[in-house]
Amino acid sequence: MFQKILIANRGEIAARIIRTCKKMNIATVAVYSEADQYAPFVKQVDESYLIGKPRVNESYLNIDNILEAAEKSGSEAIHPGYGLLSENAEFARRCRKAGLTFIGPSEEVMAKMGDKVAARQAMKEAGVPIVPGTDQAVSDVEEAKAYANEFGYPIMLKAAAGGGGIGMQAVNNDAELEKAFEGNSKRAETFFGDGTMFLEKQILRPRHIEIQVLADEHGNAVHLFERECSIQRRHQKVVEEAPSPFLSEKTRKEMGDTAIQAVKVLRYKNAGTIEFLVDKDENFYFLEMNTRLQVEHPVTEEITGIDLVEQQLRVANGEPLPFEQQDLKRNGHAIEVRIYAEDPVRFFPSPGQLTKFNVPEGEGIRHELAVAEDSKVTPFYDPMIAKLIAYGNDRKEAIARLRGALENYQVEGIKTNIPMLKDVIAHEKFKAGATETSFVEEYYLPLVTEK
Ligand code: MV4
Repeated sequence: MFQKILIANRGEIAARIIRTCKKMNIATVAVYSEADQYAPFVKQVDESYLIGKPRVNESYLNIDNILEAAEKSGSEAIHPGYGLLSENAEFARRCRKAGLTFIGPSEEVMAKMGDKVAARQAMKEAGVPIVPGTDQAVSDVEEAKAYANEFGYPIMLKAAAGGGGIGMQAVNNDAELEKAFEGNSKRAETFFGDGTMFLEKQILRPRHIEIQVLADEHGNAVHLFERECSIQRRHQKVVEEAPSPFLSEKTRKEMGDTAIQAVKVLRYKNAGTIEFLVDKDENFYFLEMNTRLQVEHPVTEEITGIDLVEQQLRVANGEPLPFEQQDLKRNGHAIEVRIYAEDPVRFFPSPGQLTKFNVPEGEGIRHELAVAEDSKVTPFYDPMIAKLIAYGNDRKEAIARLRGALENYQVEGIKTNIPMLKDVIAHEKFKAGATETSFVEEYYLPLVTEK
C-alpha cells in the first residue's frame, strides 16, 4: 500500500479521505489556499503545503503547485476528491508523468466520459440504453431542427462539454429551438471552451437515479446499488438516499447489471457512478458517467458497509477487489442532506464567521464536516459546510433520525438551508417517496413564498 498520499482537495471531502488514510496507516499531505489556512482538514494531516491565493484558479486548480507539493513531500499518489481537478484528464496525465498514481480511472476513459457525445456513443456500443437523440454533435440550427423534427418535440438541447445544466435547455418547437441554439452554444463556449451541442428527446418528469460502481485493473467490476438523487435545486443536489424509494427490485437489478456491463466494456477502473434518468414507467436511460468519488457516496457506504475511499486506494494500488457481486448485500436505508451556508428562502450564499457549531450525535447519525466551531465560511468555494447522514433499518427510521438530528443541529453566525431540509423531509410527499426532480419547485417553494 502507499505510504503517503496527497489530497488535492479541501473541505469535508479532504477530511473524509484523511480519515480512511489514518485507518489504513497512510501518511497524509494537504494542499491549501490562503483562505483555508485554519480549515479543519489542514489540521488533520501529517504535512501541509500552501499552494496559493484563495481563488481556485490560483490554488486548487494550479497543477504545477500541487505537483510541486507532491514531490517535496515524497507522496506516492494523489486523491483528487470531487469537483476541482477530479475529472481533469490533463491532471491525471501530469500525475502519471510525475511518477504519481492518480487515484481514479485512466485518462482516456475520463476524457471520453467528459465529452457527453462520446460518452453517449460509448454507452450505446456497450449496450446501455441512451435517450433517443443525435449520435453526433449538431453543427447549426438547421441541422438541429431537422433532427428535432425526426425525434419529435419536446427535446433537450445540451452542450457536449456540459454537465450541471450549463448550456442545457428544453425546447418545444422550431421557434424555441431557433431562439435557444446560439445562446446555449455560446454559453458552453464561455464556460467550457467548447460550444459543441447535441440533442436528446426530453424525458418528462424524470427521476435521477445513479449506480455506484467499483472496478479493478484485473477486469473485476461490481455495482453497489443505486442512489436516488432527484431532490435538487438548480442542479444542486439537496437530499440523496439509498435505496431509491421508487425502483422495483426488477429494475434495480437491470440497472445494476447494465452498469457492470458498461464498466467492463469501458475497461473502467476505480470508483465511478453511472447516472440514469428514470421515467414513471421505470424506463431508464444513461445520462452521464462521473469518473470520481461523489459527494453522496456515504449513503452507499451506510447500506453496504463498504468504505469506498479504502477501495479506491486499494484498486489504485493494483489490488484486486476483495469481493464479488454476490458478496454485496443492501442493509437498511440511508439519507444524506447537504447543509449549505445559504439563505433558505432566497438561496443566496451566506458566508461569515461561525459563532456556534454543534452537531448532534446519536444512533445511526453520521457527519462529514468542512467546518469547526471557530471556522469562517469564505465566499471563494462551494458553500456546503457539512453533510448529515442518517441510517435506519428502514426509510421511516432513517427519516425520524434525520429529523431529530436536524432539530438539534446548532449553527449560528451564518444562515443555512437547515429550515429547508426540515420542511422537505417533513413533507407528506417526501414521506410517501414522491422524490421527483420537480420536488423543490413543486412542494418546497410554494411553502416558503407563502410564509
Ligand atoms: C435531461 C432531462 C430530461 N430529458 N435530459 C439536468 C442536468 C443534466 N446533467 C441533465 N439534466 C436533465 N437532462 C433529457 N433528455 C432532465 C434533466 C433535468 C434533471 C435531471 C436530473 C435531476 C434534476 C434535473 C432537473 C432538471 C432537468
